[in-house]
Amino acid sequence: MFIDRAKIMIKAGDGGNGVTAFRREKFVPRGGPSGGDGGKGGNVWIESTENLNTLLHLRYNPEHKAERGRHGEGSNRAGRDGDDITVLVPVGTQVFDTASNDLVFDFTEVAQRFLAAKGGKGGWGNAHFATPTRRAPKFHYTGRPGEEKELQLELKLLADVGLVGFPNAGKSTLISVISAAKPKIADYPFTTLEPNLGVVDLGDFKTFVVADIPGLIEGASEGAGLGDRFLRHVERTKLNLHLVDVSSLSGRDPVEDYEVINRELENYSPSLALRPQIIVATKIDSLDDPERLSSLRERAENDGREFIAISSVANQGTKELVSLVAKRLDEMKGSGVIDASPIEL
Ligand SMILES: Nc1nc2c(ncn2[C@@H]2O[C@H](COP(=O)(O)OP(=O)(O)OP(=O)(O)O)[C@@H](O)[C@H]2O)c(=O)[nH]1
Ligand SMILES: [Mg+2]
Repeated sequence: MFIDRAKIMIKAGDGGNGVTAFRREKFVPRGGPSGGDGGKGGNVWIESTENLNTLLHLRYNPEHKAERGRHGEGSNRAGRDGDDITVLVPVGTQVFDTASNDLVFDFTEVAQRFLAAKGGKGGWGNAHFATPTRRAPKFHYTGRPGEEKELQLELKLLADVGLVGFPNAGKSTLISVISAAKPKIADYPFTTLEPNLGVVDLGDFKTFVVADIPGLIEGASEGAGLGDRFLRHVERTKLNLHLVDVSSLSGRDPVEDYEVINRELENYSPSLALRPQIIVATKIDSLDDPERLSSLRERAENDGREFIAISSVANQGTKELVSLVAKRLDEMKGSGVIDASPIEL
């Protein structure tokens, strides 16, 4: 299970103080009490959004304070309320109060709002205390402090993008180049035995999450190699990158590899096979026969699939690939086309 964690400190605004004041009017010897109330402190809300999928933004920015209420003034003028603030989190975030370790909120859908810390009430000014028998109260209340809490946020990381392909296709190498994940990489098949998740940082706290899974081979759906059980980790991704080695290192034909993997995906789950797929030709730094690249490109295009050629080792095409994925994920957002609440690892 991959869990993203962030601890945040939140502080709602304090209430403004009330004030003691009296009217001073010409020809009115003893003006009445006129001290206004303090304003209410701003609240701290936490809200779920589909525009985030990690807690990275909060790790860089752990303190969140709402504005305090202004103090009351004479002439019965109340202080202005402090503005609320909202901390955004991805859907799937659970909020724990570190003081009690209690789960205080569980964000299960988009646009849920949770009042995490309440602003302090403003204090009453002396005008508030006037009664027929106490016509000149000479006191006011101070504002109440806003709530202050330390919260632990936890999110099960969900993969937006899956990497599929034969063993040795370069899946782990790619994730190590585009994210901070550092999986084991080696020139023998089935190096990856457990899925790895990597967070691709697009800047501006925009991210997407990639799952690197073990390689598939012909007959995986019948148990060959490591079988196909781990495909459940990419069952609910939004799109998959299908990596095909086009160098001659593989000793196989790229178009056949492409067909084999698609057959295995189809056997595992027809809906997985229909998931948008970007075909990624890998290891083009070692391309010895350009025909291997062009025939795969042609085949992908005939199947109506996008195609891109990269070398993770030489850093060719990887930036373009990341931008392309980011763009496609962005287009899918809110389109209603995908019912992806991606699966947890
Ligand atoms: N020349 C070249 N070699 C690469 C490139 N990317 C990966 N390799 C090599 O290919 C071999 C396999 O790479 P991995 O990233 O471990 O492949 P994988 O798809 O994760 O393999 P499994 O985990 O076994 O499924 C390693 O020896 C890598 O160094 C590349 O862009 N160019
Ligand atoms: Mg691997």
